[in-house]
Amino acid sequence: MIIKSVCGYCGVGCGLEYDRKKLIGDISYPTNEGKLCSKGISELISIQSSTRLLRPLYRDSISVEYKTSNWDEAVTKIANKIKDSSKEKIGFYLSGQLLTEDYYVANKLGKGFIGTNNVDTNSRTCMSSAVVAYKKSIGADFVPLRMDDIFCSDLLILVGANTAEAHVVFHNQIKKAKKHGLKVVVIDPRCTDTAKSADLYLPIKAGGDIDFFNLISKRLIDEELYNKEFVNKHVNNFELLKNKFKRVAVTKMLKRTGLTKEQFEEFWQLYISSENIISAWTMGLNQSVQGVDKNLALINTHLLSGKIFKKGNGPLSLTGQPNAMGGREVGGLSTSLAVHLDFDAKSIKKVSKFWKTDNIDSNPGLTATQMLEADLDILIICHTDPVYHLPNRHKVERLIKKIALVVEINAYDNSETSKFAHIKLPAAPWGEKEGTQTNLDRSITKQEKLTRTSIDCKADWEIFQLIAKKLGFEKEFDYKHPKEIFLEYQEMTKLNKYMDIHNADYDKLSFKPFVWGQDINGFLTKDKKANLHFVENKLLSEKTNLEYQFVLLTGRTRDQWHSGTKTNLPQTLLKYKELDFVEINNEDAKELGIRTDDIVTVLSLRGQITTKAVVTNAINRKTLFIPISNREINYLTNDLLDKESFEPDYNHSAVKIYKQV
Ligand SMILES: Nc1nc2c(c(=O)[nH]1)N[C@H]1C(S)=C(S)[C@@H](COP(=O)(O)OP(=O)(O)OC[C@H]3O[C@@H](n4cnc5c(=O)[nH]c(N)nc54)[C@H](O)[C@@H]3O)O[C@H]1N2
Ligand SMILES: Nc1nc2c(c(=O)[nH]1)N[C@H]1C(S)=C(S)[C@@H](COP(=O)(O)OP(=O)(O)OC[C@H]3O[C@@H](n4cnc5c(=O)[nH]c(N)nc54)[C@H](O)[C@@H]3O)O[C@H]1N2
Ligand code: SF4
Ligand SMILES: [Mo]
Repeated sequence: MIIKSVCGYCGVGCGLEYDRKKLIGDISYPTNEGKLCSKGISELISIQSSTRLLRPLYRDSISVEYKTSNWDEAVTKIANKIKDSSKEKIGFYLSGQLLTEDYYVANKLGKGFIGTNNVDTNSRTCMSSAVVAYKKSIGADFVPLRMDDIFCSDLLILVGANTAEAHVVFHNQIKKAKKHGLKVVVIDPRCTDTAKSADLYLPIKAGGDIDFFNLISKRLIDEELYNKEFVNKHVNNFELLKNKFKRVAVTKMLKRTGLTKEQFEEFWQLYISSENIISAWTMGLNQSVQGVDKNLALINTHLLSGKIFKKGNGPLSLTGQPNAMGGREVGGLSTSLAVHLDFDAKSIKKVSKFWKTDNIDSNPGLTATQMLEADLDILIICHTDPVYHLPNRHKVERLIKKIALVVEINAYDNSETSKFAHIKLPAAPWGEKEGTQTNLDRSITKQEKLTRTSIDCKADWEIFQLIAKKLGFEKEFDYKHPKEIFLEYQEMTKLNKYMDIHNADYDKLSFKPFVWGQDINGFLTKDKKANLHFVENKLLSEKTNLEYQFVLLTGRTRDQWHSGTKTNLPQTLLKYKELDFVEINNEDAKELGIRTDDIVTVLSLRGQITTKAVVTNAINRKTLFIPISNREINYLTNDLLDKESFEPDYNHSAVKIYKQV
């Protein structure tokens, strides 16, 4: 019998078929038409890894070894600590890789019953800038187009996104659309594999994106090429923006992009001659101290040109994790309550009534990037590895050691956070459980259980339910099956007018995904108009100087998934691409006497990494790139945050590099 399921890695969400022996791509699935990348194909192998966490473990202090515990003992310890702590000292650190049902139960327990809004997710380090910008500009955290819009578009602008490595199967679709006439522009300080297949590559200087998009907006206005009718009818703040742009210094802006006048002109001709335009972005925009502003500068261009809510057009944020979208829909960010409702009195009333609780606090909670600084008593970390992924790791390690009880829920034994936890609970990974996820363009699908659950492992929602029951919430958390949770969640989405998720059919999701929001074709603000925002490049990132002359960029490699607990396995042949290297420009390398394969040290004010040099002309001068498959990456990165999204500035740390002798 063939079981249809979905890949649990990236936001593309490819359909799979499993026939008890092997896993292949689902030819009938619209997103991938049978194609899979190396990660999708290897999902089964990772279940069998010897590095799985298979028993609850406990230790009194992180200076001693873990001892085998059991579920009741471990959960009792957690519940007791929660009871003894004031609610602002309790934190839930979740993940965009959790299933919707897991997210729902954790969010309901934290915000609804324990009464702490300190429930946040690693999506804070990933998507939060896009969330804030969508809300500010179009009125809701809503992606207003789909991936297959590229087949009716003329121009795709990929900015700060390396689809060839990070959204591999979507990249294949882009190549296919190119054969039908789509032109592709890639804007990135590195000439990535994505850039190599583009029609035009613009080697922007790291951090120059606001200037780039402002140059487009200014020209649209100055040359009266903006869509007057659309702007008059559907957009606020046009006059304000126009006046502000009168005073900006164009030459300075262009200089900050690092592009020549000719390069911009070539782009401009392509831009104004294209009827349908999509701008897609990922971490090159989001992970910035001005991540929200970078997003807004991009979205402004679509509002001015009216290229939005029209087939083949729009601002397309490419979500990274498989269910970061589902998490946002449930309410997994500490800055929102549930089902895209915030902490206003009306929303709290609605949600309280739905959950039958009066414990909801009205203040937004701590973000994932704030939790460690908050002197917590207990931190429950699930399906993510903050010690690995948060910036400025030496500081992170110092802070996490101060938390009295660190609980890690993980399916694998070898995370970096594991070194700092007191209790470890074994989760059932992909393939051993079922549940739903929403991919990057609102397609809700279902992961199916393909194999039996390892004896002492539990689905993540079950683990949160055990904690809830131990705290006395038996009645409110009495789910026997993830379907019951999904049905309750669906009912809850009715609290939000524009969410039509209640129309999905759980039992059909794995072979017929449900795309929510398909009837939404206008802005979701109160006055139904979009908002333009004037934003400027304030140069807030860490500055390079005579000693630390290089800007460090960090990012993905094709065959690895973040820290590599699932992909960097001895028994897989996944090491197709190098995992541990630093890219440096030819000229810079020459000046420093560095050659490919030399062992080099990269230092910032915060820490250092020793790795292998790759000398290349595919990276801008005075710019280095280290992939995040190097688990030590965040010893180097700075911990500046965007002031609205609280997302880290991972792509702009000042560093120096020297050759080991
Ligand atoms: N193979 C693989 N795929 C993945 C993941 C993985 O771990 N491995 N992770 C998933 C996740 S969670 C995410 S969030 C996505 C991320 O997907 P991407 O964001 O596409 O991946 P990154 O490698 O982080 O690429 C960001 C790109 O931005 C560029 N960049 C850096 N600074 C700037 C800047 O200032 N301006 C511009 N214009 N560009 C800049 C970098 O050079 C890099 O090429 O990938 C998802 N897919
Ligand atoms: N310097 C730098 N830092 C970054 C980034 C960057 O670009 N540069 N990117 C940021 C971004 S966008 C992201 S999304 C984060 C990603 O950072 P993390 O989320 O920390 O990375 P992962 O390695 O994917 O961690 C997932 C964890 O879940 C565990 N796991 C696997 N399956 C299951 C399961 O079914 N249940 C449970 N409970 N656990 C399971 C895995 O073993 C692993 O430890 O990193 C962020 N940090
Ligand atoms: S592109 Fe993404 S969803 Fe598709 S197989 Fe690869 S990792 Fe899985
Ligand atoms: Mo991410």
